[in-house]
Amino acid sequence: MTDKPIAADIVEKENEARGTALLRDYETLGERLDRQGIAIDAIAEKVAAFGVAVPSWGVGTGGTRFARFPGPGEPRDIFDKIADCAVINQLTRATPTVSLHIPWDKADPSKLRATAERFGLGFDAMNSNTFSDAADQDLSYKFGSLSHTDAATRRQAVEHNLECIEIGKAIGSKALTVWIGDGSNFPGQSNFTRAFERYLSAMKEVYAALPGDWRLFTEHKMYEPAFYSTVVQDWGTNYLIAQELGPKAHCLVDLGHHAPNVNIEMIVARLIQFGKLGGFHFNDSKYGDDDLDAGSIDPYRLFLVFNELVDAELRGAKGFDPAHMLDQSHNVTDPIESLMVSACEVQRAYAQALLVDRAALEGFQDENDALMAAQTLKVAFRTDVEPILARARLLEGGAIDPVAAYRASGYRGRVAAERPSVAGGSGGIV
Ligand SMILES: [Mn+2]
Repeated sequence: MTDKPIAADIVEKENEARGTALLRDYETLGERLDRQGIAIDAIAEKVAAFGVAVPSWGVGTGGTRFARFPGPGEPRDIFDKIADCAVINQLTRATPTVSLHIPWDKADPSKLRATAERFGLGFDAMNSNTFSDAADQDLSYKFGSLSHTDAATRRQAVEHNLECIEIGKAIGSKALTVWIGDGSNFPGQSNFTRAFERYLSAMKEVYAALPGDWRLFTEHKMYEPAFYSTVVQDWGTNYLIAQELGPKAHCLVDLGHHAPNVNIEMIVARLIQFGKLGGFHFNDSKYGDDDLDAGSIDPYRLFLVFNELVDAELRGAKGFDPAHMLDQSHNVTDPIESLMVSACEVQRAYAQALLVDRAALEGFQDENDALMAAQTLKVAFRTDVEPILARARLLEGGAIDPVAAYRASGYRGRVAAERPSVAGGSGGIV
């Protein structure tokens, strides 16, 4: 029996109020999909089995480089964060794992593991941090970390990643995600080739320490904090890294880490084709690395990414096993609500992509019928799959309407009374 942060009778009461309408909506949609030769229960089963990890740093209020406006009842430490993550998973049943960030979440590994297990949660990829200076570190990362010109600073960054692996081993994680902020602000400041050589050399040491059943995810990002050049700036460089390091190395795609209007779904297809797609950091953006809620700005792009993922899943693409994680910054919403809605949006894109008539699409592509090919995708995207998502949640013991159940529970008010407000603090959104 796992601990539930929200009382079961509140969830039941909320579900009872919505159960009859949901069943009718589900049956109506089921009839419609049946006419298209799609079994709705099979889609619901796949959605129920689909999980996306929650980043520990996502449950605190984020911030920008201008300011951070803390919300009530913010988690004081990693154990409060795990409790908040448990709320998200209890109501959505879509987020069975938490992704930790070291050093922010550093704590006794056995206590971390016990706390997660108490709530029925597991741990996803470990995230290292060499983009800011920890209070107790000897050398600064102001001018870089794994690609720093100074060998001792590179050594310190390597050692930090090795420590992340050790902590991860103790808590049952199976992957390390590495994102560095290394780069330059001025032309001439950094030698592109030498910096990348230093990075690769340092990462080879990290790679060598990976347990046999682990994967290494490297994350590219076009700019910020460096504004002229960034060492791991795009998917091409990321692919080169994964190739250089070896079979356990894969590329992680953060949806916000590209130039505006870049065809991300095509990058995804390329990485799948060559067996190097490691996984995702889901979020949405309007201008840059905005870290807005997944699907909040451009749900069609999220759908098109999932169209590639479902295509690969259904044809059994070799080595296809992407990790799914949210990576967002919540500045004006309750982070728990944003993360619940975002997890459901990711599931929605997956469900919609499962509805694409792939045989018809392939036919239209072969016949060069551009209009009907585009319409085939649109038919799936336009389908309101909410009854499927809600039904999947309900069958797994979650809430038909997670936000309504959460608000009815008064959880935020309760933890606000227990947790004194935190001023400032790290944003730390990568
Ligand atoms: Mn990210």
